[in-house]
Formats: sequence, C-alpha cells, structure tokens
Amino acid sequence: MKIDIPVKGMTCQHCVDKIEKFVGELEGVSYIEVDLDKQSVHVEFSAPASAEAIEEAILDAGYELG
Ligand SMILES: [Cu+2]
Repeated sequence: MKIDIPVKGMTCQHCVDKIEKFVGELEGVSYIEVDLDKQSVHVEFSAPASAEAIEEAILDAGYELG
C-alpha cells in the first residue's frame, strides 16, 4: 500500500532523519520519502504495518499530523 501523510513541523534534514528512523522501524515499511516543501511523508508498506501505526510513529517522533 502507498500513503501520503501531511505532517506539520518538519524543517530540515534532522527532521527527515528522525521521521525515517521512527517510521522505518515499523515492520512492513519498505519505502519512505519525506517532502519538506509539501510537508508530506510518502510511505510504502505492507502488513503488519498499517496507516495507523505509521501515523503513530510520526507522532512518537514529535511531529503533528497536518
Ligand atoms: Cu529539522
């Protein structure tokens, strides 16, 4: 599955690294691309990962959903 999640507060490469770390730790996530200009995170995944788990990981990283 592929989703694009609007995320607030990402400003720099540090934010990109942090999002990639937290979301990348989820089993089933195969690809992450953070777009700072669009304030959006593109994720490709399969089970057991879920959209809810990915959103939770973004919140855990310290960012807000847009
Ligand atoms: Cu940053």
